[in-house]
Amino acid sequence: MSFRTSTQYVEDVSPGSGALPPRAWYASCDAMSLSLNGGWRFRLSDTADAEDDSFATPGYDAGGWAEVSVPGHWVLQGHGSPVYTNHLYPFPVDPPRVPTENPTGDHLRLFDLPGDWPADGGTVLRFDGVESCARVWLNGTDLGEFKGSRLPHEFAVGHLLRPGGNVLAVRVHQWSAGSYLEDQDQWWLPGIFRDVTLLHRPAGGVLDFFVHASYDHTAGAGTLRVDSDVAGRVTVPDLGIDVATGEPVTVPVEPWSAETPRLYDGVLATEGERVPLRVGFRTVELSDGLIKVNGRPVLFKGVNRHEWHPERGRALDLATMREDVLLMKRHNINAVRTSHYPPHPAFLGLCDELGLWVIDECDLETHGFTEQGWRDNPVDDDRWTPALLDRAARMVERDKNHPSVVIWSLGNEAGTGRGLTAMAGWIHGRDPSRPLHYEGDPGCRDTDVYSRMYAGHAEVERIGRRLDGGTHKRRQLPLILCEYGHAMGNGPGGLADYQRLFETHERLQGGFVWEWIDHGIAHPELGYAYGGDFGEELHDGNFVCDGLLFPDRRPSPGLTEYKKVIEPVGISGDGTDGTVRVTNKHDFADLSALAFTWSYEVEGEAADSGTLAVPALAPGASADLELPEPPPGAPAGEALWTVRAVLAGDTPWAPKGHVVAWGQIPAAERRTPHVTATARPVAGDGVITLGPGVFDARTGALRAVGDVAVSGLRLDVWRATTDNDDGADWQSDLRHGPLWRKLGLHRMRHRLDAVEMGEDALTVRTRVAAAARETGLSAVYRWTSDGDRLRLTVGTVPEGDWTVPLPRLGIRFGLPAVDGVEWYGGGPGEAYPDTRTASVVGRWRSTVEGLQTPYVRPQENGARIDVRWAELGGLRVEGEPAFWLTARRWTTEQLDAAAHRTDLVPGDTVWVNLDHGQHGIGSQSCGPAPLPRYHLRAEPAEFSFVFSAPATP
Ligand code: IPT
Repeated sequence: MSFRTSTQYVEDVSPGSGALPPRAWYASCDAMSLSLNGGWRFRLSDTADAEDDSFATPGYDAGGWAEVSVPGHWVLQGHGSPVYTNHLYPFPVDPPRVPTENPTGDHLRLFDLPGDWPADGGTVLRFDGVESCARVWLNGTDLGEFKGSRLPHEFAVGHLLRPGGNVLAVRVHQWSAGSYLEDQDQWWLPGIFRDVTLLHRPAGGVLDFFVHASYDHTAGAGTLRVDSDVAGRVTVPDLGIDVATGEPVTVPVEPWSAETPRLYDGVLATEGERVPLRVGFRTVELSDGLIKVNGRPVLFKGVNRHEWHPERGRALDLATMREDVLLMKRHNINAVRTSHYPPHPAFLGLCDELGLWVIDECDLETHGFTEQGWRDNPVDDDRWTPALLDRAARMVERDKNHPSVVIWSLGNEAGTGRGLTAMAGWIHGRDPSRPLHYEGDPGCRDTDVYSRMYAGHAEVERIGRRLDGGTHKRRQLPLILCEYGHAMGNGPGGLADYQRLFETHERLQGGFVWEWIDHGIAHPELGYAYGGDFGEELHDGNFVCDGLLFPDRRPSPGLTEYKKVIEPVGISGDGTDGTVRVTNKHDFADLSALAFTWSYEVEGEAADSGTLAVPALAPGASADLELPEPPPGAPAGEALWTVRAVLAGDTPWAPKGHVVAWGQIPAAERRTPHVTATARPVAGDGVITLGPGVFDARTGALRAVGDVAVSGLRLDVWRATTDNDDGADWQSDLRHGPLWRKLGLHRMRHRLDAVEMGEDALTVRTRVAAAARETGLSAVYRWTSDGDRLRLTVGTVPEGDWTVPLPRLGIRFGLPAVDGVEWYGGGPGEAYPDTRTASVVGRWRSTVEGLQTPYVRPQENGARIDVRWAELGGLRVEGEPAFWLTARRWTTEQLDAAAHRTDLVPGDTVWVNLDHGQHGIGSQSCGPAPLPRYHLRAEPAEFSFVFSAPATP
């Protein structure tokens, strides 16, 4: 026996051997099952063949082995390390060969059958997910081997089981031919990462079945037909249905939609078994060039979801899956693309129950072949087609009974080829009731929807206007953005502008933000680790942290912004006519589940509040509703109406009162701060005083306002570049971060030109510029005072040939001690020019710590927008105009230099930025730069702040 033969299957293009044909995934009402999750004995080898298979023989002494948890990844349990690459294969590309260094984990589990395990019937051993290739033995008998990491594999084992002392042995190889088909942008994480279960299969039990539950919106009727391999009866008590399998029945029903996820409980009963059914009636069709469900076009407000947990990787428990769905629902998300593989099957059950449209994507990506112009791509090589068809079948058969699954997807970033066409043909034949998606097929030869990723706004608009050309087939199809809004670090920007396009052009059926959660790995020293933190020889850094949730599932500002952008109720008004316009933006539901409240706020404090009667508007309908009279006796000052749509009652995904949508309507304008320049600058011993201001007489630098010491106040144009500023290195487009650094904006020096004491003002003239560059800015600080308050007017004019926008424009200074921060303006979270939709004008309180947004890789963050005034560290600042407020316990330079949150060490000074402008955020870490209207152009500017140091009581 040569060593090659024993491990040949690892590099074989075939999907495997020995497994049962794929079938629907269900839990039986009455058949027993035994979970084999838990502690397993574990031995790691460096190569696929380092150890023989004697460990699979009953009696083998594994006493010296380690233990791992199943489901789990051994590299997250102290054996070896994870590897992150985006699209590069972390091994030589020589399909289907893999390296000799092939971490191989032998897993051993001893188990007894429960005493009441039936003697009759059969038993199936099911693996819900193993990465990337496994060979299985039970009681010494070789059952076979399989690939297809995120797909189920079952083996018939009844004849091998004993009442006690069963030995299940699983050898898992990190690398296999299958790895070539699994080049998704994520950590490479070998292991048995989903459940292992023993399922009793009673004689006469259910095998596979296909629930066809359609809805005829013209008749209000549903038609149910359950095709079953084993004949039996189908009952749905609530609908009075009791029919034979295979027999259609039509009855009046409430349809299923993501907004109204009506499920009917039923039972499929064969002679030997009963299986619960959860039937949702809905019809998905392509008609008039649109994807319609139950006769209506759907607007996808979606997100791409990888499975992720910061400690357990892709081994997700039910509570985490539920948390994902709840968080999505609470943030107005109505759709999920299971990028880039079928999720744990329980996730789809939650989508059925709580209501999400699902694009179920096959476990297929061959992105690394792009490096060789897609030459030798397995999807265009007939030898691989059986593996591709096996993957398609395992997904469709497993998930076909979920009403939430409305679209199948062939996979991601796999180029084009005959294998994909074969998959499409098979899926269309097996399930003509669902459209097919695949982004990599620009001609849409095999697909039923035109899909793009990261297309800029202009292109999306062109497609919406049907001016994009394309093949004849494509011109008949709607567009979805299967990925857009790259949520890496601070951002994504521009979501509201996309949404406006989606809501304007019917051909645009929405999109899926990239992506749901940062794949940061909890790390004792680094907080959260990303690519490169495990010494990988090839890696893609923090490109793996590009989610709307931080790794611990706390929502990032991007998710708050997305929630607001996609809210299903529009609430608007310009304050001129005492009305508010309410628009129902749902596709199916009226507004009867919502209650509306108003509050009248002066300078952010509610003066009065109440409820607003809103008719149960049909989807798409609007109404203009009278607001009450402003409350008599309300204090003077800037006033706003805040109108909210909240849940009228508890729902399965959020309690009564949960805010679904809101709008603010102006009621009375802001009074800008006035300081009459009555005080005179007075020269003293090395200082100049002006009202409460104390300045250095030589440099003109502000030293104090009243009792509050101030340091380093000066013009500031630099921000710690965001991932979106830096852009992705493959992008040829203008990327601002690198251009800024080239211009030296991160190392600007301040030249003092003059300190001028005037009659009623102290004027300091400077020029701000970087070594080696002619570009710079003149900055003139003009200080005046009325005796109590100190006003600074900054005038700045760019000099030289400025061809790039500025990162920021404002002042920064240090304060010795700050605890609380209070402000009136936008909040509660951060906002930037193109991520500001969710900012609520109000009175907010926080701490310096609370102002920081914990991006996994530190970068510019935390700016509060539209701030009229703020109080911190004993200082009060009023802005004219309103400003952006940022405060940190480290400098921008320290923030810029940090690679992980743990690099940020609080200093003694709190650094405050008061900005007149910020550059937009955009999505250029993978997609387009900020739209030109969000650029902070280098141009002359003037802005003022009024400082005072009210004595603390
Ligand atoms: C696109 C991928 O489909 C996705 O998996 C992810 O890598 C994303 O980009 C970026 O985070 S592919 C890209 C080259 C457009």
